[in-house]
Amino acid sequence: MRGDNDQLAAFWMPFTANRAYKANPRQLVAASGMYYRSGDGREILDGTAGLWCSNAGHCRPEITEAIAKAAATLDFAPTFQLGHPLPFELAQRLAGLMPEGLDRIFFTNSGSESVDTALKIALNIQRAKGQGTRTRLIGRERGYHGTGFGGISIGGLVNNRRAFGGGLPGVDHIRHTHDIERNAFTRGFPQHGAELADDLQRLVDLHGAETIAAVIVEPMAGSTGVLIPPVGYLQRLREICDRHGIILIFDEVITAFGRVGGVTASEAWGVTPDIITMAKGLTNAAVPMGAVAVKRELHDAVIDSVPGGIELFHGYTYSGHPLASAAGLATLDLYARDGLLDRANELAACWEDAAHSLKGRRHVIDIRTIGLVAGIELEPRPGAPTARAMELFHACFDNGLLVRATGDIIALSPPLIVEKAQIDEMFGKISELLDTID
Ligand code: PXG
Ligand code: PLP
Repeated sequence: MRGDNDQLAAFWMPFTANRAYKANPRQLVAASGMYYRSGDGREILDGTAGLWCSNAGHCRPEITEAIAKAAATLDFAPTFQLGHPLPFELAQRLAGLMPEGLDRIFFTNSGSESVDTALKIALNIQRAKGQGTRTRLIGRERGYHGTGFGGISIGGLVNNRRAFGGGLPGVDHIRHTHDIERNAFTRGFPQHGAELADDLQRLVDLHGAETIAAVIVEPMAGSTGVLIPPVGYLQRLREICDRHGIILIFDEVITAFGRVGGVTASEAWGVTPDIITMAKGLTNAAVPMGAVAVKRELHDAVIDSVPGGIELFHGYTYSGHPLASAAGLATLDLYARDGLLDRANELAACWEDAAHSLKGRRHVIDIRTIGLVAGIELEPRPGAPTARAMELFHACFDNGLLVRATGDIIALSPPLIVEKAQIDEMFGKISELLDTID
């Protein structure tokens, strides 16, 4: 046989220590509601909604049936120069859920593609408005915006950047907002750090506003360890963007669809960007899909700048794929029917209390919570940073709980259907297992 492979060798796993995993594989083979089933037949309580994405819980029949029906009716149809009904319907529905004014929707297949799309749309908007000198893109330290070349260029994680060359030209970064010294053990928005938004003004002064197209931030940085924006920070970024004609992009790949209450963090926290990127919860992750919502007048500027023919030279074979669109419609129905987008607000107090009950436990140097998200930061083991969180992640899995480890931080973000007893179980288990980690 060609390729001398054992069973696990061929799949080059993403963001994984492949050798370590393949020496000790932990597999998931089925899922339902709040639980995964492991390869060795155990129930695993899902503390992370998969990868922050299965917000309505797993294998919901309403969604799987919609996908099956779509697959049997129209497996694929192009959306280049042709169309089919489902993405139009989904776009209209999504437009009605976005903050006022952001009612033009572009479909992608992932968060990374949504980010690339948003950056390209921002450049195209500036050009269409006669602002073609605005080509710089600004990101933030510790930002995660996926793994396309656009996303890693404006992203702020050295490991995701260092092996991949120079990235997009003309990119710069504002400082991150993480500050345990001033903000440790915060419930909700940290008090200190709104002034860090002025770092954008510093870059305006350095580069000239007329060179800057857009700034992109996660309203709450999820992947890099649950970094919650300080009180007033996002408002201040909005003001600086308005003052200088800079397009503000919120990357809501994690925060959209109920994670912090409401449809988006923009809505929940009262700051409206010009562009929102989404993915993950849009289809409950049952079929890959992302989307970009754009302010109507900015969309119109691009459309109207072209006398005829194609306006935006961008798109994916699978933009608005029938299965994904069907999954999206069924997911939005389910969120509405079961009031899932309100769950983070309903459970916030219970969630916060349970998470902060870990204060004072071994290794724990910070706990931060907002909506249905918690970050538990551990003191790095001397000489072996990140080892503690990784060991805790494995211990949790082996004891029936899925958490995320990122650096020395444990992140929790359960499906929005989580019950109070399951919340207590999650933090109770973590508390016990902290004792088993050196
Ligand atoms: N933007 C943000 C804010 C994200 O969180 C992406 C873009 C990229 O999405 P795709 O679909 O291309 O992966 C993300 C993805 C984690 C984790 O463990 C987080 C993400 C992905 C995988 C793991 O925190 N976020
Ligand atoms: N590479 C080649 C050779 C292609 O023909 C295409 C699409 O037609 C792509 C990449 C892009 O694929 P997608 O549209 O799925 O992103």
